[in-house]
Amino acid sequence: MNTQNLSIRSNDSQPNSLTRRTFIKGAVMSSTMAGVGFNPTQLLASTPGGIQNQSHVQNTKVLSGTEFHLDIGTSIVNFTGTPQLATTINNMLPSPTLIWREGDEVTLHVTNHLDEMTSIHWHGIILPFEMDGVPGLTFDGIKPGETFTYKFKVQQHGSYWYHSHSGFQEQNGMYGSIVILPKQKDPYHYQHDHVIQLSDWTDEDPHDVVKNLKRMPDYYNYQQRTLGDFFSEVQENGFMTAFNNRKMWNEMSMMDRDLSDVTGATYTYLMNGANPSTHWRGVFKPGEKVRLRFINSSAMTFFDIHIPGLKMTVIASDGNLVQPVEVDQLRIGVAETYDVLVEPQHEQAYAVFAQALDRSGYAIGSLTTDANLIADTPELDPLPILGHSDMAMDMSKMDHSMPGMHHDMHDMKVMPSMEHSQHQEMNHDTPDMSAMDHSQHQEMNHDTPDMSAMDHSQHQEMNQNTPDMSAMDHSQHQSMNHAMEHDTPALKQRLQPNANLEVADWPVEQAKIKWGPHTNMRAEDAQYRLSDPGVGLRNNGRKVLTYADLRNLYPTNLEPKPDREIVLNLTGNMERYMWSIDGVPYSKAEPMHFKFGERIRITFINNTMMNHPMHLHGMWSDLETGDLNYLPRKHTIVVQPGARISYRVTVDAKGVWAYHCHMLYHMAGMFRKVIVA
Ligand SMILES: [Cu+2]
Repeated sequence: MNTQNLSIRSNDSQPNSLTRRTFIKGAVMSSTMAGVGFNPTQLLASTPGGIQNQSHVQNTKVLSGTEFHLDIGTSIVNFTGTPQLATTINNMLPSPTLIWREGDEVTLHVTNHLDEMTSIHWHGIILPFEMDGVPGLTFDGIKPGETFTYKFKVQQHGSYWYHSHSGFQEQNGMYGSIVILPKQKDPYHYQHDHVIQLSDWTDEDPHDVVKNLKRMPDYYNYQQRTLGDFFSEVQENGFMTAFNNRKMWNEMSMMDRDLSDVTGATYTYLMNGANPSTHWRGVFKPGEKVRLRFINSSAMTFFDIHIPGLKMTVIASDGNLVQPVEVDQLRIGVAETYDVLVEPQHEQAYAVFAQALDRSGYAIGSLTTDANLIADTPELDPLPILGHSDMAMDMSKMDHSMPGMHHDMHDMKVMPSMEHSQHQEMNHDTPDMSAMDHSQHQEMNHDTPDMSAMDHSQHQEMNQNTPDMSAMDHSQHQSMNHAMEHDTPALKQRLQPNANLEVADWPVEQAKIKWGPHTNMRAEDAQYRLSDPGVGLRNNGRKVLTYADLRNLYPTNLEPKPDREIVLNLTGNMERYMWSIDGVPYSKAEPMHFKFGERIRITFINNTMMNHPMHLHGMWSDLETGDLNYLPRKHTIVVQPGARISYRVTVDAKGVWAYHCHMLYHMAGMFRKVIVA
């Protein structure tokens, strides 16, 4: 194996799968070697120019009060064995933790010591738009040598964060956390309170990362299937299924292991700025309560967090208190925050384990009774494989939308992997569908009253209980949903995430999607999947948090009926690594206009295979999770691959706001300017 490939992989020829396989080993090796402070890539790396004159990064400090001085510059960091320059604030990575108090007016003097423009955006903070820190939209940005003073009243409490909104400075280390203490007494008691800020670090220049993705969208995906995988799949599922699965994904130019654009192949995952070898630790005494404020400050990484041996009680989402829900694991999207309480009982070290969604690496720290004692590293969960649900593929429509798709693809006869047990559980009244062809199937749906009355939640439930989310069980189920559209009550339910919500009778605005070079994927049958924990977390034996679990702690008392609904389609062309909304990238898009005082329902439909954490600046996104009286208020809402999701926005902040996907490398296209007047 030649580990040199790792640092010289930017050559132009596309490596064959064998070479790719070699890369995997190299990648694994470098991340494990990082644990002992040695990285094979180091042998080839040269010291970045000018690094000698830089100071080394310091430990993150906590700053509190009402007046803050933040100095943006560069510092030397070393996460992989190779010294690199990071973009830092007050010479820290993460940037200082800011403690504010609800009701205070805070003043923040931000000085730019870089030789390029910079900015700070206060993520999730409700403030006047001029203080929001988006260059070109809400202010001019902070020029080199300049100081910009932010000043605003703090109107909320909870866990938030801040980061650069300029270029790729965020990827390069410019992010910190914000803890806002409540004016009222906190309803919870705990002895320890820790921010757990997760991030992804790369030694590469982020501009090069983007170039690599543009040239080869699967550049960092070393986990694609090999011929060996194919043969084991054949053994498991039979040749036709394996073959058709493969063929279909290939034809759609997607890969069922294409889970993340940027992976552990280049990323080192950090917890509070510590890599797995430097290992963050928080000390407790048995029986004490600990509050953990998880903040995902990654550029591109979703994390699945669990603490083996401990239950986590989720008490807040995106800063706002929710009704407590006890879970074993939670997925945190880019830019989201979750607060949990844990109560470790034993004299030991517990691993706080945050696996990257694609299992290409992890961030880890320990809750420990002894600072010298760290937990063993848990095993990574199995590599998730995307199912057809993740692309909302209605296989009955496939031959129309996907040229070259073969009819036998959706012929139910060639789906031997279909799970009979669950399938029977689902259709009590239907005969065995495994032998049924598609036409019969449609017909049956029309004629079976019980099926059309089947409620959506049941479907969701079934999703959850399905031990194998393989295409086959799902296609069935998609087709059924499709058939149910003919039925009015079922259709209404399809338009609502939950049967308890009233049926839409407000104006719905939806732009015509521009299908073209900016789009090469289309979700034919996007469903609400609030109770779906997502790919890789289904049926893993743990109670995993889903959006369906989130209910605001207090009644939200918000107008139940929106004035109008806006449907937005998230679109992309994976082949060319282009992202857009309604097929239109930001550069070609008109601003969106919201009317001050109106209440909007936003519905997103994700026509891509990636999760998109959508972030509306300046106003809350009240997520529809089932009870309109207890909508959880979020600032970032993850739209799962091939899914739809809806939320309400009270338009209560005049000005110009950014509205975008928080995946740093999706943002350029998947972005809208919102004007509130
Ligand atoms: Cu995105």
